[in-house]
Amino acid sequence: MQEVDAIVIGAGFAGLRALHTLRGQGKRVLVLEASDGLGGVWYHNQYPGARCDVESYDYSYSFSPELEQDWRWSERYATQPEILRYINHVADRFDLRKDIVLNARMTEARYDEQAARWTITAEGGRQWSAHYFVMCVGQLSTTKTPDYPGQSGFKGRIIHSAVWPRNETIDFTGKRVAIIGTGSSGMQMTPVIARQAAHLTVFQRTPNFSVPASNAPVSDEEDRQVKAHYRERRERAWNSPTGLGFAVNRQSALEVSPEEREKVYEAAWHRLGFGFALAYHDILINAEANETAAEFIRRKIASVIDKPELREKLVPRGHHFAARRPSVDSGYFQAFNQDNVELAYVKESPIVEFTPEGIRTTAKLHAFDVIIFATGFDAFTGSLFKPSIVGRSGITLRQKWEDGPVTQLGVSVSDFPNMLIVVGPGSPSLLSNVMVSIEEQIDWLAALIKTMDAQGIVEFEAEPEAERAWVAHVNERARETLYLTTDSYYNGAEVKGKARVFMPYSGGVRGYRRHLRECAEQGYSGFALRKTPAARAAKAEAPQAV
Ligand code: NA7
Repeated sequence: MQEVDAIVIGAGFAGLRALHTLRGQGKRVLVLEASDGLGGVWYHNQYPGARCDVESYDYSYSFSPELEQDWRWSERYATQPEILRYINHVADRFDLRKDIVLNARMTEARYDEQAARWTITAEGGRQWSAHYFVMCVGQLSTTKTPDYPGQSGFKGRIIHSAVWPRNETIDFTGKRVAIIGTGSSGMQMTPVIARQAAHLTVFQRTPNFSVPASNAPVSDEEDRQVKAHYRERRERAWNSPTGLGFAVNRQSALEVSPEEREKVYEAAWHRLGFGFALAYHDILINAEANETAAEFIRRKIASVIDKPELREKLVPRGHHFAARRPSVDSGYFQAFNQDNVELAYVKESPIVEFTPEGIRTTAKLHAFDVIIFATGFDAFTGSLFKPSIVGRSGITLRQKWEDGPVTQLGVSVSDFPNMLIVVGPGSPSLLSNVMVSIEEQIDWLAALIKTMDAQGIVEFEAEPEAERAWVAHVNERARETLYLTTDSYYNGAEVKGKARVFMPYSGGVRGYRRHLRECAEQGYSGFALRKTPAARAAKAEAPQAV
C-alpha cells in the first residue's frame, strides 16, 4: 500500500488547488479522480451552451499572479471548453498530473484510530494510506435522474446534462428533442439546441428567475484594465458577501424612490448577471425589498416573450427571487418565440409515462428522438455519501449525518479526525463564487497542517460542542434570509427523503473568512489538536489486566 501525507479526492478546481498548495508545503500528495480526465463538473457538463455564471476573471485561481497575468479569458462568462482548457493549462503549468491518479473511484475511506491515518480504497481494490484525507468532490456532482414508468423502453436516446457524452458531437439537426428541467443547465442549452433541432419541447416544473448574462468578448483594453488592478478586484471579491468582484450597494431597495430603483435595476440587469441579487443589500433578506426586484425581473422576462399564454407560464411566481438558485441566461425566454419550440408545463399536465416513442403527459403524447434530463443533482451530500467513509468506532459519515450535515466551520466533522471537506455543507460553497471559497478553505487547511507539523500534532478533530454551535449559527444566519421560504437544493428539498436542513452558510464569504481566521488565531478553537492519537492515549491510560 502506497503511503502519502495527504490523499485528495477529486481533480476539479478544489482538488488541483489542494494538490498544488500542500505539495508546495513539502507534503507528498496524491489526487484520486474517478473519471478519465481533469476538471470535475467542468469535465462532465459538456452540454451545448454550458458556461459559467460567474465572470471569468473572478472564477479563476488567485494564488499565482503570473497565471493571472498570462491567462487570457476570451469572454466575460467563459464557456465550458474554455474553462476546461484553463484547468488543463494549470495542471501542466504547475506539473500537477504526475500526482493525479485517474480512473480511481474511491469506494471506501477508513480511519485507523491507533495510527491516526486514513486507508483509502478505490474500485478494483487499490489502496493508499494517508495522514490527511481531503474531500474535494464538489457540491453538484451526483446527478439526479428521474425514473418514469416506461423509461427504459424509450427507443431514442436519453442523456443527462451532467453526464454528457464525451468525444462525440451530438447533432440535433432534424431531431425532436425534449429537455426536462429549467435550472441553469436547461436554460443554457435551450436556445442553443433550439437553433438546431427540428422541434424542441422544454418540460418545466418550476418557472425559474433568470437574469441575462450580457456576455461579450473581452477586449484587449478590458483585459489590460483588469490585470492592472487584479489585486484590488480580488480584495473586493474576498471581502464581499458572495465572492463576486464588484462593489455591493449598501442601500436598502426600500429607501429609494421607485424611479431611482428602476434606474439601478436597469443598470444591474444589463451588467451584473448573478450579481443582480446584490443590486440592493436587502434583496435576499427582506420580502418587500425582494418583491421590487422580482417584479422588475418578471416585467423584463414578460417583455421578451411574444405569446401571452406562454408569458403567463414562463414568468416566475410563487417564490422570492434568488431564494432558489436563479439562472444567468443567454436568450432562454426568447427561444420560445421560435415556432419549433414548445413548452410543456408539468405542473399543469404532469408526465404520466415514457413510451417507446416519447413522453405521455396528461395532455398528450410527445414524440422524441432525444430526451435530455437537465434535472440537477443530489446537492451537497450526494457525493459525500456515495463512498463509505468510516470514522471512529465504525461510524459512517452517512450515519453521522442522518439528520443533516453537522460540521465545525463547514470543514471538519467529529469522529472523522484528519478529514477535511472543501466547499461542503456548512460553508458558503454554492452561495458564493465557489472559487473564492475553495481557495479560502484550502489556505486555511494548509496553515492548519503547518501548525500541526510545527507543534508535533498528529491528530486534529472537530469538537462536538463546537459543531453544535456552528450548526446553530448556520441556521440562525439562514433564518435572517429568504432562503428558507421555499423548497430548493439549498435545504435538501431536491431529493425525496433527504434530511430537510439548510446546507450552505449564508453569512457571506467575508464573514466566513473571519470565522476561519479567528479559529486559527485562537489556536484552532473548536478543534482538539493531539500529539498522540486519542485512541492510543486512551489505551495507554486504561488499567492493564493482570
Ligand atoms: P438545478 O438547478 O437543480 O435544476 C434542475 C431542474 O430540473 C429544475 O428546474 C427542476 O425543477 C427540474 N426537475 C428535476 N426533476 C424533475 C422532474 N422529475 N420533472 C421535471 N423537472 C424536474 O440543476 P442544473 O443542472 O440546471 O443547475 C445546477 C447548477 O449549475 C446551478 O444551480 C448553478 O449553480 C450552476 P424544480 O425547480 O425542482 O421544480
